[in-house]
This record gives sequence, C-alpha cells and structure tokens, in this order.
Amino acid sequence: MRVLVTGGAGFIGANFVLRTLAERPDVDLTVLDKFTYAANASTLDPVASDIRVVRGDIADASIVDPLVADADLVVNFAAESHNDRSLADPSSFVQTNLVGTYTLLESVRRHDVRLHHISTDEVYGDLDLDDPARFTETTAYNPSSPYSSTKAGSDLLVRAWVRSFGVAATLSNCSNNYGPYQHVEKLIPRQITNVLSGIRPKVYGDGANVRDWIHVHDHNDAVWTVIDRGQLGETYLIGADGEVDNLTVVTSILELMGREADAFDFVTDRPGHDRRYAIDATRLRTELGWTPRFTDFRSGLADTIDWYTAHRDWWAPVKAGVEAVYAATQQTL
Ligand code: NAD
Ligand code: TDX
Repeated sequence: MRVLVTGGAGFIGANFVLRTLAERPDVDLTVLDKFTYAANASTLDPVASDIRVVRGDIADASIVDPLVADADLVVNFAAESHNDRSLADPSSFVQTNLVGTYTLLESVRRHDVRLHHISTDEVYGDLDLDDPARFTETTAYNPSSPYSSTKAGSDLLVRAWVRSFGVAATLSNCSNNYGPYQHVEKLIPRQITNVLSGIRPKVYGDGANVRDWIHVHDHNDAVWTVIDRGQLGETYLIGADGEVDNLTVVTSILELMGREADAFDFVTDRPGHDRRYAIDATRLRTELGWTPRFTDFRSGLADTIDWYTAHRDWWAPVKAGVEAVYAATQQTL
C-alpha cells in the first residue's frame, strides 16, 4: 500500500511514520511536509532511507497532485496545531487547515484516492467541569478558537466532499496527545523541558481546566484501525478515558522529576480557554474493536520525562525561542 502522510515531520505524523515502518512492512511511505517551525527534520533522519520525504505545502496543488496520483491512501496530519499561536495570528491556520484541506480534497477527488482526515475533539467546544456529558460523534460542532474553528471547517469540507462528490474519506477526532517528539510549546513537553532548563512550570489561569490525555501510540493505532476497518464517510472519536486537570499534570511532572509539587507559577489565562474536553470512544471500541494500551497516565508521563531528558539535542535548539514568545504575552499572577 502506498501511503502519503501529510504533516509527517510533526509530532503525531512522525510517530505514525516510525510506528508504521516498524509494524507494517507492506506499507510504502511518502511524507509531504512544509517543515514549518513545528516540524523537526531530525525526527525522520534515522529512517530517511526507508521513506520518501517531500518538502511542500498541502495548499499547493502543483505539489499535492502528483503525490496523490501516486498514492493508494492519504493520511492528513498536516495542520497548524497550536491554540496560543492561532490567537496571536490566525492567518496560517486559515490557509493550511482550510485551504490546505480543500486542496487535498480536490486532489483525492480527481484521482479517486482514499483519504483519512485527522482532527481534534476541540471542534466540539468545551464542557463544564461538573457536566457528566462527554463528546460523541453526534455532538454539535461549537469551536472556540481560530485553531479549533479552522479544524472544524476542515472536517465540514471533508464531509461535504464525501456527500457531494462521493470522495472516499474517513475522519477521526482525537483528544490531547502526549509522548515523544511533541513540540516544546505544548503543555507537557513545555513543563518537562522547563524543569530540565531550570525554569518554573507555568499554569494558565486557575489550572482547573481538564484535558482527556491519550498516548500518541494509542492515537496512531486507532488511526490504523479506522483506516483498516472504518466505514467510508464516517467519523470516529478517539480517546482513552484520560481526563486529568492541568494542575495535576504539572504537579505530577514536578513530583516525578524530584521537585516540590508547588514549584510552579500561575500565569495569565489563555483568552477563551476551553474548560474541559472529554471523549466517549464507545463507537470505536464496539464497532471497530479498538482498545488503548498505554492507559496508565503517570507511567506514560514518567516515560515521556525520560525521553525528553535523554533527547536534549532534539528540543534544546528551539527552547529559548519558545519561552521568549511566551514571556512577551504571559505575566506571572
Ligand atoms: P504539529 O504541529 O506537531 O505538526 C504539524 C505538522 O504539519 C508539522 O510537521 C508542520 O510542518 C506540518 N505542516 C503545517 N502546515 C503545513 C502545510 N501547509 N503543508 C504541509 N505541512 C504542513 O501537530 P500535531 O500535534 O502532530 O498534530 C497533527 C494533527 O493532529 C493535526 O491535524 C492536529 O489538528 C491533530 N490533532 C492533534 C492533537 C494533539 O494533541 N496534538 C490532538 C488531536 C488532533
Ligand atoms: O504552558 C502552558 N500552561 C498551561 O496551563 C501551556 C502551553 C498550556 N497550558 C494549558 C492550556 C490547556 O488547558 O494546558 C492545556 C493544554 O494546552 P496545549 O498543550 O496548548 O493543548 P490544547 O490547547 O489543549 O490543544 C492540544 O490538544 C488538542 C493540541 O495542541 C491541539 O492540536 C489538539 O487539537
């Protein structure tokens, strides 16, 4: 099977590439990535001779079209992915998440190639902390940020291309991922690398916000499950019952790294900050038989701490720049 992986040099896409190479020798992989600030070329270096890597934009039809024509399947991980950046400058989010997805859709339509579109639970907006509800495939879209609204728009484009043009596509919406190779701008790697750099972790607002954490390997196993067994035209939610509030995440990191649990700062809250996400993955579990394997969050966190401790070369070159951007916009409370 020839698979085109867009965004394959980013966090989840690169993990997808590495695991697929290890577990599916029948798959021939091409990565299309723009290599934005979010990509790290060194992640794919060890497998450079096993895959084809193309540097290019998913919104550029002249690059996308021949690659799609050559593929049996496109898995679209490419996106601008960080909420804080989308608040500072939404333009690249509109361009990549909307125009880029549109460009891919027109190409898979032209060449009759299967697409799997990767999306997020943030398209559903947020839940109150005490709400017993969780998101399901029928929850109404209600995104809050420029990031999540452009992801919601990209999902709606995929659904419309399925219905209007018969494009062979599936969608998955996953909760917050963690694990190796995640950019240090995101909560968990930011705080681990803060501690490793002698900087106090930073918690937005009151820290009571809840995210539904899933290990990136479980996400990617679920993506393959949907590709293998999902029904065309359908959406599957991916989550592993991992709700944890941000204060618990940060204090756990501090404890696991041998620091005092209160050695962090509260900083200015994110504007429009979603309170809680929670996924009900019953459909994926019952219809497609998927089960997550990395469900002990504290031990997954300990492994992730070990990974960032052992891979300082991977993240150190960008750490100071990320912290400088945050320092310009966030005050300690
Ligand atoms: P990331 O920011 O780490 O990686 C994104 C990759 O896409 C980068 O390699 C970047 O260079 C590439 N890219 C950006 N714009 C591009 C363009 N125009 N053309 C080609 N490549 C481009 O993101 P991630 O965390 O790996 O997320 C991957 C996907 O999963 C995204 O669609 C995101 O919305 C979705 N998702 C992420 C999470 C999460 O917790 N990180 C959860 C659910 C869904
Ligand atoms: O320094 C921080 N301190 C803090 O308290 C950072 C970077 C974040 N936070 C909070 C904000 C969120 O409540 O932690 C939570 C997680 O923040 P992010 O890592 O920025 O993730 P989030 O905004 O939840 O979005 C992530 O999950 C869904 C990904 O970035 C998205 O791409 C994905 O769709």
